[in-house]
Amino acid sequence: MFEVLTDSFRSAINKIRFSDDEKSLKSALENLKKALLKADVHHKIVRDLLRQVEIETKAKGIGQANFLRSLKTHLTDILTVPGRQGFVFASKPPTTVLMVGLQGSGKTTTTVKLANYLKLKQKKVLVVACDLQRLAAVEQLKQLCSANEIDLYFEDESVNPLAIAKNAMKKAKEGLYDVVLIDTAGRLAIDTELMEQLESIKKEVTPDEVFYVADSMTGQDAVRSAVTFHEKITLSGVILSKFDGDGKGGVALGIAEQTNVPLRFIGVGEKVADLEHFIPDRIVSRLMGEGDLETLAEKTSAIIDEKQAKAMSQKIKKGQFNFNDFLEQMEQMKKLGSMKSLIGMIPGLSSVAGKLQDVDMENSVEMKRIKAMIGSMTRKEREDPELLNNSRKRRIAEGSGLSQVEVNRFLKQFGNAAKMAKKFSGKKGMQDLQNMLAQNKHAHLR
Ligand SMILES: Nc1nc2c(ncn2[C@@H]2O[C@H](COP(=O)(O)OP(=O)(O)O)[C@@H](O)[C@H]2O)c(=O)[nH]1
Ligand SMILES: [Mg+2]
Repeated sequence: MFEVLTDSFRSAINKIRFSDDEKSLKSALENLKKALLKADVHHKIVRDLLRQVEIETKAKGIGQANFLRSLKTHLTDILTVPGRQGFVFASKPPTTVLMVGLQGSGKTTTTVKLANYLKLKQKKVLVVACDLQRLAAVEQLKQLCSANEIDLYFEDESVNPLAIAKNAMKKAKEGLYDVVLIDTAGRLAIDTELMEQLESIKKEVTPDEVFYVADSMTGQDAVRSAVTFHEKITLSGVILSKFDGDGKGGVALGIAEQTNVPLRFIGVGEKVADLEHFIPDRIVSRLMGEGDLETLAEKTSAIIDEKQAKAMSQKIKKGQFNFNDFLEQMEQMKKLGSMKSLIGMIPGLSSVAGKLQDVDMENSVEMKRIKAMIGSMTRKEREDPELLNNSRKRRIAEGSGLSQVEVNRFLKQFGNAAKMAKKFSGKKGMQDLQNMLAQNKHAHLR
């Protein structure tokens, strides 16, 4: 997302690395200005920001550290809108959220991501299909919800979103749901009919929150339509979708500055797990190419159970890592979301992440083959790779529809990987990494 900005920031910052005088500050500011405008940040925001950074850097003494600190503070200030952060539960359930935005902005995907996020918090969530505009919209929700075991309220025959919303609320109350997420129709552009429909749904369900989903890739257009939606139906939060894309960073600053509605979450990929809290100073760190270890530590610690991780590393050390463990590890990886977004949080690697194609490990041909192979093994074989002699290998090849050469290759790779893991498991490097993550986690919990 912020790659354009991050790269240009670095070049602006480097301008004052060697010669700490007024001339180098001027040229750094000039570079910064170009970077911000290129990233589609509104010119008024740019002007104010530059002025503040200049005054402050001069007052504190021209130098890279002061320049950076000042830039960071002011960017964080712009992104910090007073109000709610993350997901806030109403005092009386169900907490009702209306999801609004233009067509294609990511409403439906984000609705399912939020539902999944709340489900992981042990909440009972009902998603409501109120988009009757697009033919395939209800079908899309049915698939997403069933794949992620999320309850969905829909009416196949109805053409009236208002009635659906009403009936859904009744069901939510009877079913003692904690949260109701209402996915609505979008248009390509704002029109009166759409706004009236949203207004009437809003009146009917009196939601606790109205979340506007903004497509980060659409720059100033997203800012403008956020402003209009806010004028017409009053938003209480903004979610920036497609934050992983190569859109321009200006959209976050623009929406925060021009609507004064707090940014609550960001979508960082197409998978359900790709949703993160919007935390201004962390976003700024990422923006400046410094990574975001806190979010990474939280993500991993929420998914990876410490006890389980220990047990796994014991197994690796003893050379007992088997096929069941392998499948389990793959499941864990899946829950972490996209690789690209994870790598971007590691300091120094954000520019690398931008250049990566996201690997869809789970759906890769290779992974499907491996799953088929493991699927053709008996329980005993999965627990003990040593059992696999030639006749068993032949059977597995037949069962998984693969050649024996392929089965052999996988088994060899698996054996090598297990050996490597065993070799490294005692090494200090792993310990350091674990300590670092643990420290970060505790720092955050304080
Ligand atoms: N890369 C990426 N794609 C996203 C994200 N959110 C949504 N999308 C994609 O954007 C497209 C439109 O999303 P959808 O939820 O159907 O939009 P809606 O019309 O507003 O409901 C789909 O192809 C999604 O997979 C995101 O955070 N990152
Ligand atoms: Mg939709």
